[in-house]
Amino acid sequence: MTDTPEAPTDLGDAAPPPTPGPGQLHTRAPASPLTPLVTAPMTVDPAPQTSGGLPGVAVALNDTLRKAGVRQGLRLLRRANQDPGFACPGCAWPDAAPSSSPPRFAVCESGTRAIVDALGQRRAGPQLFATYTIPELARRSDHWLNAQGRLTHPMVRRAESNSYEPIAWSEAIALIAEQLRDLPDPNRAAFYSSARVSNEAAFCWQLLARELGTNNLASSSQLCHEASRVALTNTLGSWRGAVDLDDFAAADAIFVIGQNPASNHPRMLEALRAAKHRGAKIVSINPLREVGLVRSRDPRRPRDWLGAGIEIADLLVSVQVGGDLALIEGLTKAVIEADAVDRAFVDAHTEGYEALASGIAAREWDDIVARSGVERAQIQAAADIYIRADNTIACWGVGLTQHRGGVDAIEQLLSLLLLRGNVGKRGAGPLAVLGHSNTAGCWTMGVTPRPADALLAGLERATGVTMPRAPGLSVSDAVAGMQRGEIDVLLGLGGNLLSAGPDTEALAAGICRARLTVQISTKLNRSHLITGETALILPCLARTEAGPGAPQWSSFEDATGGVRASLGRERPVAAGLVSEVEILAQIGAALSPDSPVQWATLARDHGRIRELIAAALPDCEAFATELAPGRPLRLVRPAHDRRFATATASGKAKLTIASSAGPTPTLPENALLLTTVRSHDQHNTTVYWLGDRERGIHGYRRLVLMNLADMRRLEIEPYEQVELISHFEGVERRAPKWVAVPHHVREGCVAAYFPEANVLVPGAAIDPRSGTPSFKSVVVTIAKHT
Ligand SMILES: Nc1nc2c(c(=O)[nH]1)N[C@H]1C(S)=C(S)[C@@H](COP(=O)(O)OP(=O)(O)OC[C@H]3O[C@@H](n4cnc5c(=O)[nH]c(N)nc54)[C@H](O)[C@@H]3O)O[C@H]1N2
Ligand SMILES: Nc1nc2c(c(=O)[nH]1)N[C@H]1C(S)=C(S)[C@@H](COP(=O)(O)OP(=O)(O)OC[C@H]3O[C@@H](n4cnc5c(=O)[nH]c(N)nc54)[C@H](O)[C@@H]3O)O[C@H]1N2
Ligand SMILES: [Mo]
Repeated sequence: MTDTPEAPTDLGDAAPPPTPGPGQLHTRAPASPLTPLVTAPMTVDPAPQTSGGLPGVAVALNDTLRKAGVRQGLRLLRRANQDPGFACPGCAWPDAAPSSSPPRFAVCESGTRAIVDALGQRRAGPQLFATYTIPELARRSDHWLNAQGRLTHPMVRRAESNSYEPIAWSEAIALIAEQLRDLPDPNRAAFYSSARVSNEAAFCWQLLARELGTNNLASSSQLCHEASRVALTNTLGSWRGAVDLDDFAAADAIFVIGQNPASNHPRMLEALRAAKHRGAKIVSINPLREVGLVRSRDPRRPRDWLGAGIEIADLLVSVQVGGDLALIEGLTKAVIEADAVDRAFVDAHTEGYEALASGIAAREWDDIVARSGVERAQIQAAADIYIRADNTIACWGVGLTQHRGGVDAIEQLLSLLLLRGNVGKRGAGPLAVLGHSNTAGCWTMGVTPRPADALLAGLERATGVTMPRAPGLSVSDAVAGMQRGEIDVLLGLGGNLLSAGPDTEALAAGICRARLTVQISTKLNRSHLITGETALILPCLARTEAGPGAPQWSSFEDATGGVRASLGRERPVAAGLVSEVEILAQIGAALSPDSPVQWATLARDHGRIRELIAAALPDCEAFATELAPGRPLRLVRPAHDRRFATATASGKAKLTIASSAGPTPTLPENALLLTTVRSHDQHNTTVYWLGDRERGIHGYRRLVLMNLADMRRLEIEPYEQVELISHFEGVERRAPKWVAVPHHVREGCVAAYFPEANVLVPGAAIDPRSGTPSFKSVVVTIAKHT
């Protein structure tokens, strides 16, 4: 390993640690009701040298004690991710390896915060809505909105009113059914769901839409890992995870691409720490130097709470924002040039090698270096780690998917794995590290605007309902349709489309054209405040709570194909709250009283829903027969068993090369590439706390993280207030009042937090193959405030 740099000294041109600089910021009016500013003192510490450990434990305990108290808190933490118990709402990381059971406390800081955020003393009940008008609420920050507590009553905003008022459940349901029934065309309704909802709710949701007559099933997964699904299906024939935790225990090398597990999948770091202890090599590919991938401390081992922790990455590859495809092409070229292709595997299990090899031969190294922003020696160092490993896992997050070329980059990564036989063997394979806790389950349940014929046929057979054949609208299509005034009713199941989607101003204008918007939610968010002519908020139970009637469990699928039951047992925060399933069943019954689905019987019998799932969906028979609390399932994972049912029906996996390296966009002078990321202290659009502990930032979020060299070149002082201007197809989008903070970001790239930065993301900048918005490469320039 002579030419592999010592770990982890190679930080590319990442900035030196920022100097501490406190400052009092922003006392002026909001930038806009869509992204209000926050007045707060901000401090920036030198970036932490290690992640996790005592600070993480302290925050988790503090949140738990404040919001749940000792008894309820301990009970919840003991039951989280246990089976029997409930599935943590934090992320889709699996609870345990197939060969073992979860540890006694199987929850992390991030999961704990997500669980207890649904508790607490405060309630966003009728009193709150009587106190504030909707425009007044819209001027508050996301942090403030979430801090108002749980929604407790169905509320309506009637046409012409600027406030919410209580409405009876029966009236709310009747209003929805009437508006849906009155549509001239069912395709004028759009269904948006967040991939956090259970299998049972997701199944009812798609059935409701399809019985109405539309496939308009937009989902947060289309803002997230749709590119992974498309690429995995094209290349391997199945999107379902080919890797599980047993593989992590046997890998020699693990590539972590476009992911920040210390904040977003903290339990993944357990697998990485264990791999590291065994001597596996870890490579992080990321334009930011994420401290959790540099050093990490185990929060579950008190003797690890303080101190330096363990080194994680052997190599940090500081790729340019959006440069991953070129980098992976470079790795592929290095593998082929080193004659390190596993020809026996390639011949037996793949097709397309010749085209890949000749395509890669035609790529020039200079071009690869320019497009990836990574020096050839560093590409070679990463390739050497890959070539020397017998078994390699490649995992990726939304740093790889949220680009106009997201599918191309993932396909190239899958081809790279296939070239050395790293699919379908122990210790190796691809893993899309899914975000929302039931992203995979929502796919399995058929929440997709482009259903396969087989799915629709199965649904028809099992339910007796005729299914619509015309393809429906994904998120990006629905957003465009709303702007053209083609959507009359927008229904939301969980989530926060207004803040999660791109191009906030345009999206808001589109939503406001709807006649009715409906949000089934647990907490107040901006999608309740930017609405159609009439708006409904329907509150529901959180996953930890038990509804009225006989106990009902739900199920969730993790990122590795494991399905487990989840039973809430806590007393609901307010009387009268019911589950998502019950709300959907009531809408279904009101809309189609004579439906063969017999919606009313589903309301409090999840077992019947699972029977429908088993009868309708491919490979889901065991939902009705085997799945139960304490009895998890493992769904069929063809790629894990080297069965590649790709579209060519050859039984072989498909090696590919992107059709062209893509045009290099002409950038305005002094342009930078903006990527939008999560802080440590948020869960998507839910902001727990103003700051980003793992990046040393406290008290403020409207920040643009920059390399010091770029600051000097552009003559921007650390902590200066700036304006961000994005450029796309001749249109500028401007967002005022950001604070420039020096950080370990690659030169030429900047980062800002989602959702504040979404006003800058052009709605039409989407990956043509998956529809994913380009949240992670936005061309911007920075102007000084005059
Ligand atoms: N605590 C917490 N947990 C969460 C969430 C949360 O918000 N909070 N969200 C959940 C959800 S829905 C999801 S999808 C996941 C998201 O989890 P992640 O996939 O980790 O999401 P991000 O923080 O958006 O970005 C990931 C990383 O991509 C890097 N990146 C940005 N641009 C590029 C690029 O061009 N190339 C490469 N290689 N890297 C790039 C960023 O620097 C960042 O480190 O987490 C889930 N878990
Ligand atoms: N710029 C930029 N934009 C992004 C991203 C990015 O990286 N950059 N990431 C994208 C990604 S990966 C995703 S997944 C999306 C997230 O998009 P969404 O899933 O739409 O957003 P969330 O913030 O997770 O939704 C939060 C709301 O969900 C509701 N909720 C919470 N728990 C429950 C529950 O149990 N039931 C119900 N019914 N409601 C509940 C609460 O009301 C809460 O306010 O955002 C995307 N947007
Ligand atoms: Mo996500």
